[in-house]
Amino acid sequence: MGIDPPDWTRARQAVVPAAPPEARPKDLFRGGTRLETAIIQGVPATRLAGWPRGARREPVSFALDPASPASQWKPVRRGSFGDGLVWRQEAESRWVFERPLAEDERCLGLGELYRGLDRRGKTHWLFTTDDPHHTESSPALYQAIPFVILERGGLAVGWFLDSPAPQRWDLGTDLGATLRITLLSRRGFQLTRLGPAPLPAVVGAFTCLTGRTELPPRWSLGHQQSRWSYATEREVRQVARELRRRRIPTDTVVIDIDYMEDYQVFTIDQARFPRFARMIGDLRRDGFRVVTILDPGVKRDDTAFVHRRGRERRAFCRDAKGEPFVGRVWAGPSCFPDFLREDVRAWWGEEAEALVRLGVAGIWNDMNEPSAFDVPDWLATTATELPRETDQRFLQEAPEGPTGHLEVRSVYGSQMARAAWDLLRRVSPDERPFVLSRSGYAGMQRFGAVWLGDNTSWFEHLRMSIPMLLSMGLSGVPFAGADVGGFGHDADGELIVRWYQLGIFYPFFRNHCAMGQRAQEPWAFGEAVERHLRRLIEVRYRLLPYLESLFVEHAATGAPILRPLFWHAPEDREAREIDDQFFFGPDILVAPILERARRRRSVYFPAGRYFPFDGGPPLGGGRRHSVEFGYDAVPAFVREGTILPLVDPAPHTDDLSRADLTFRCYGGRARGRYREDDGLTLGYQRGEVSEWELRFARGALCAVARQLGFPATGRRYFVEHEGERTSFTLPR
Ligand code: MIG
Repeated sequence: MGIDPPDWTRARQAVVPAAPPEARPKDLFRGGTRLETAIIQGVPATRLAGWPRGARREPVSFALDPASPASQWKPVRRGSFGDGLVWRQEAESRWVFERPLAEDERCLGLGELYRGLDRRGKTHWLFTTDDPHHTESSPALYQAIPFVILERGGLAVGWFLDSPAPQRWDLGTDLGATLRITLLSRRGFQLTRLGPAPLPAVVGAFTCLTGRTELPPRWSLGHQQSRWSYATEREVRQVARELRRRRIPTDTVVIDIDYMEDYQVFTIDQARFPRFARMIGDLRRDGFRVVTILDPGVKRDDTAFVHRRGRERRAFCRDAKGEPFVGRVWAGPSCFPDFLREDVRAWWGEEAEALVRLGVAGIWNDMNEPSAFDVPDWLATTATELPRETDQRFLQEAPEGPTGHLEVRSVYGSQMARAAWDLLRRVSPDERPFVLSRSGYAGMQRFGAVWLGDNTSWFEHLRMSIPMLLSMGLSGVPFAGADVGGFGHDADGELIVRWYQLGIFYPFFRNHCAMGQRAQEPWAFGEAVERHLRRLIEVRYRLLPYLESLFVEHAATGAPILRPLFWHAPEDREAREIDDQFFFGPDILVAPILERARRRRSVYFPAGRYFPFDGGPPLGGGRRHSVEFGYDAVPAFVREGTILPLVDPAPHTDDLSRADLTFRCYGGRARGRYREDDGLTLGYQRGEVSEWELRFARGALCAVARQLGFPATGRRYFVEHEGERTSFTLPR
């Protein structure tokens, strides 16, 4: 490769300026403001827009879902934002927002940060950053979602500072009691307050504004096998063959950057992939989908057709002198499309369409912070003020006109993902798209899934993936996962087993690892490990009907798929601080082993009784239990009163609709819901879905059809209670 990763240690020092002085600087604000209110799904909302003097207009939001029903804002003539907010413009491009924090107030959300669930006590940067070393000192990562939830005594208030410019958030830093946000922008801001309301209502209102994730294609929820890189057709076929031969359920093989010719986007290396389409076709017949990577950088090469076409369309970002910005990435010096422009997204989609025509099923967007090796430090020059637009590396086309990149940087990744999403929608209007993105801004959830980027094969990163994914969910993004097994450094058998024990509950479930690391496929660690992983992946497949119902719930209410314990136990003081366990939907509590050489851990159960997933008597809630989890265990518990639909595993999801399905009933009385659709199209939105209400009492299951729009597949149904299984007929 020959390219060293940038030195982030140096960058980081420059990024975080010293704490602001105690004396309050005077307010330079002479611009315009607008205050509005609305009720969003029952939650009171206030929105304050502010823009500097001389601004062309108030800043346009890149986060709001145009389809959102929450557009009924009413202007407020007199009044204030409330919630104790004070704000001021301290300098031409520096805005400060402050509000006191109560002693017991928690700060949740804020997207992807390598930090615990409660973000209080620390300074964070909300600005998309490719930091390959995730440590407690990392102030920012790939996703920037400036939405915080201030929670206290079961009531929550959400604050959304809608601006993709650099934002520094001091959340009671140094034991302080002030929330202070410093926004570096010449465009201005929109600050929205949601609440006070219960936590689920605040998340519901936020996702009503910024959109929700649609039900993904079933195959994308199965096991995905990836690595940087399966670099030849032979390797890709071989991995697929091994997965089937070893009966490891898998739906997707992911192809990283080495399929391209010299890393030029939209090319395929003919020497290494001579029959790309045929390979995909063969894999498809074997039940695999292929996902390929795309990077935003287009190699600057006038002889190359993509670059030429992009230049002809003036699609690339330019500096104030009109020169295209050139950043070094894998392909060498490269130009960057301005994804803020609709015509550029459409052009990108036309180029990428060739991949889809070759059979590629989903698109993986990487490096879209955007990242460039020779500009490791996009923040360093912006410590206290933003450089003038003409001094910024390049400009982008915002709705109000050409705008410095730093003003809109954080939304670059979402807009690139949007280009892929729109393409897939256009090519197959009735299919559910699958798009994966490393970077994103508020509203990213409308354009697909995200993963947490370059983690490391450490137990520490296994552990941290829980609060990170919980925070993504609270920030509106449910379809997320971390590289299972870890990206950097070598995994080992124990780590990978523990990682799969957690990973089968990640909404996005992919084994991926970096160039130069030891093999990380499920069979790479010996026979015993392979056996455990096979069984764990089978459990993931068994849980897919339940997982799909969680996506349906998210689309209806905004509820995340992975939920902190207090989501379901708001009054429980002990549950408040737990971020090494979580609820997978309302009914399954997951408490994995997160340290090496451990077989036992303490698990806290909120009120209720919980049955170990692997069988055995229920454990009583409102207290801790010490529980043992061997390498063959599923570290999860099912709430008493649940009816869990479990499907028999199959090699891939195409075969799942005919597999036997068991309604496992937990406790003497239980209830649940069950739904069926084709797993692939948008037919369910037109009523091509069947749904039943389930009740279990006195040893008998009773199902009532709510909707019967999807025909029976011929599968058999069973009901299971206390280990006894009998056949069951679903009423149609
Ligand atoms: O500079 O495409 O996070 O998943 O394998 C590294 C190669 C670029 C970073 C991604 C990682 C991917 C890798 N990419």
